Formats: sequence, C-alpha cells, structure tokens
Amino acid sequence: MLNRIFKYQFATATHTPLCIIGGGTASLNVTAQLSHRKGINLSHIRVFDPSRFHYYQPSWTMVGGGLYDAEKSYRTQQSLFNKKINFNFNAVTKVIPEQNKFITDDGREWTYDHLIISTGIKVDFKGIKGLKEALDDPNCPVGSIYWKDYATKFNQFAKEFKGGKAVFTEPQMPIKCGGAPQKVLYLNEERFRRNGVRNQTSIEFHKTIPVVFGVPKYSASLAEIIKQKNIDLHLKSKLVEVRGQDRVAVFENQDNKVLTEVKFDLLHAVPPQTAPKFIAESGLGDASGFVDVDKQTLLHKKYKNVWAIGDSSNLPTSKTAAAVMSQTPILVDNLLHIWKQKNSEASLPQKYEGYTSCPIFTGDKKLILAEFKYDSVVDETFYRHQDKPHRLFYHLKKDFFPFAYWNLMARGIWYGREGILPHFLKTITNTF
Ligand code: UQ1
Repeated sequence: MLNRIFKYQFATATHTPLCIIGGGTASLNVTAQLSHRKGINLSHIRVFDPSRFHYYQPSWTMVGGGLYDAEKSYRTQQSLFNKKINFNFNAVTKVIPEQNKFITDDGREWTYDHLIISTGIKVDFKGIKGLKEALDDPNCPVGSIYWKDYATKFNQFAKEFKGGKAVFTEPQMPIKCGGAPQKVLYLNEERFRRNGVRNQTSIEFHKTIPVVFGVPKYSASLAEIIKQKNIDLHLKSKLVEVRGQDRVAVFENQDNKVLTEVKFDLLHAVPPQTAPKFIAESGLGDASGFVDVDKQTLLHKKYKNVWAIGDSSNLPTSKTAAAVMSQTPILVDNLLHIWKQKNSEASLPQKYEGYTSCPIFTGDKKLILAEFKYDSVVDETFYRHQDKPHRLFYHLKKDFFPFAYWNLMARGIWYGREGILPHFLKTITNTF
C-alpha cells in the first residue's frame, strides 16, 4: 500500500538515450557492435527483456535432429550483455511514440531519444487446438523444435521410434526460419534409416503454403529430395487440431476447407507465429502487426527515432539469424547517423537489400545453403550450385555458426557472411 502511494506520488519516467525492447539475437548484436564505436557511453543504453536466458534458437533444429545438446543452446543474459548496459527484466506493454515513452508490466514509465524494437516473433503453441496439451504430455509422441524443451522431447521420441507413421507439419507464414520444419524432417528421415526403422515407417510432410520453398531454385532441389526420400508431401494442408490421447492430427485442406484425420505414431508440429501485440496496440505496426519500417533503412515510416530489426520488423524477407547479422551493421550506422551525428533521414548511409540465409540440413551430413535477398533473388556467397547439398556447409552450420554466435557475434565482431574483417575496417575508419 505504502509502496503504491509512494509510486503514485513520486513516479517519474526514467530517461535513457537509447532503449531497446527485446534481448535476443538482434539486441545482443546491436549492443555488442555499438560497444566498439567511438562516442558511445554504454550506460546510455537500456535493454528490456523478461527472460533471464538468451537462446541460440538456430540450434534447436539440431536438437530435434539429434545433433546438438539443448543444454548448450542458452546462456544467462548477464553473461552476454556488456555489464555497463542497463538491463531490465520487464516486458514492455505499450509504447507511446508521440511522447517518446513506454510502459513496462510493473507500471513504470521510461523515456528515450531513440528506440529499437527487437522483440522477435511470438510462437503460439495454443494457436492449434490440443497442441499445447499434447506437447506438455510426457507420454504423447508430439514435439516441436520451436522451443528447447519440446525439441528435446521430440528428439527422445524420434530416437526410440520403432516405426509407424511420422508426421511433420508447417503452418501459414510468417514463421521464423522458414526452412526449419524441413530441416528436422530430413534429419529424422536419415535417423530412421540409420536406426533400421525406415522400412517400417511412412513419412508425411504437411505444408500450409502451396510451395516447397519460397525461392524457385531451392524449391526445385528440395522437391527432388522429398521425392528421393519417399516422403509423402501434402501442400496446402494445415494442421488445425491435435488429439494427443488418440494420436490423431486433423488437417484442413486450404482450397476446399475439407478436414482429414491422420493417425500418427510420431508428430513434429510447428506452431503458428504472430507479432507481439503491443506493437499494433502502440500504433507502430503495419496491417500484419509487425513494426512498420523502411525496408532499406530500418527506420520507422512514421516515427523518426524508432527502429526495428529482426523478426519483429516487417522487413519483407525471411526471418532468420543470418538476416539479423546482415541488418545489424546497417542499423548501427544509420542510428548513429541520426542519434550522434545529428543528421537527417534523407542522408542515411546504409541500405539493407534483404539478405537472408537458410542453411537446410538434407540428411547424410549434407546441407543446402540457401541465400537470397528481397523478391526471392538468389544472392550466394560461395558458388553457383548452392542448391546442391554439400558436406562443407553441413559443418559450417553444425560446428562453425554456433561458435561464431557465442564467440564472435556476442563480442560485436561478426558481420555475417562478410566475416570479421568489417569490424577491423570500422575500428580504423570510424570517427563516431
Ligand atoms: C551467419 O552469419 C550466422 O551467424 C552465426 C548464421 O547462424 C545463425 C547463419 O546461419 C548464417 C547463414 C550466417 C551468414 C554467414 C555466411 C558465411 C553465409
């Protein structure tokens, strides 16, 4: 009570020049790169995220495929973010951009000069009837790589699978890492062969969208792989209900809305995903609910001190960690241009072309490294035939990227496909 009166009487908003909503990949990458720039006082930065832990989510496909230990997929936020940065374990409930202000779930108010939104996309396990209950039932053979514990659960059931019907699903877009539902499928098809149960197993893959992959070059390759592996592909087929007790999954045909029941012995389900609600409620979103930013500069279309990066933005590209690696230096340069150098939006120095990458495990220690930019235009780093599965890319994804994430990205010296060189060039040439 006293506390309330106290708060009511004396509550004033706390001002921090740069506030960042979300403490995931984009937030860590941006703050780590800012820490190397001249003229940056890290105590002028404040990050908000209710999670005590930071997850390397790209490893969860590997957890579900039996290649990675889930316990290695996360660290505490404190061990990663620079100690001088202010970190608040509160969720933001509403932004009032006209007043450069926002409110957290404990009722406190905060003000900023610049705001970056990097909350990511929300996975909605409750968005499919019965799915959450099936996932939480330890005896029900249903799992999902879209959460650490459900990925571990799936791995356990897949490891002990004795044959029958294995069903893999993919919801409507947008989802983070559009290729992930296929990666876990191919890794487990290989595992069933290795474990000698493939001949007793039929595999179904149900995709809600009408194509195998959004970029034609990779789509053709992947369709061929699905055929070779004798996987029963169902396009325009959406998972709408799971009846865990009966081991039944219900699919809705996207053309005629007809429902089909499929009896399964193992189910990998991918939940539908949505923009965090506070974005739309704060007037910061577009019709899809994601933060409405300029697709090249990452600056909000209406509020010229609000930025967005990664999955919570409406950048029209595939939502991946690789995309964040590419967006980060652009956001940092553009932000400093207005925030520190007091320039206007008209002369923003960097433009994002939509680069994103999807490393797709295809089984048998091989991987297709899909790389593309806006409008699904292929944009490959290594050579012309990246649509063919390759062993080298397998090790890049399985061994090198987790290393680069924890040891280079978290230190602000990883520039995605450009490697670490840009860091040293920026250190030499940077006046801010
Ligand atoms: C990348 O930089 C990165 O970060 C560590 C990944 O991990 C999530 C990736 O998957 C990819 C593809 C990149 C981009 C880098 C190269 C060399 C293509």
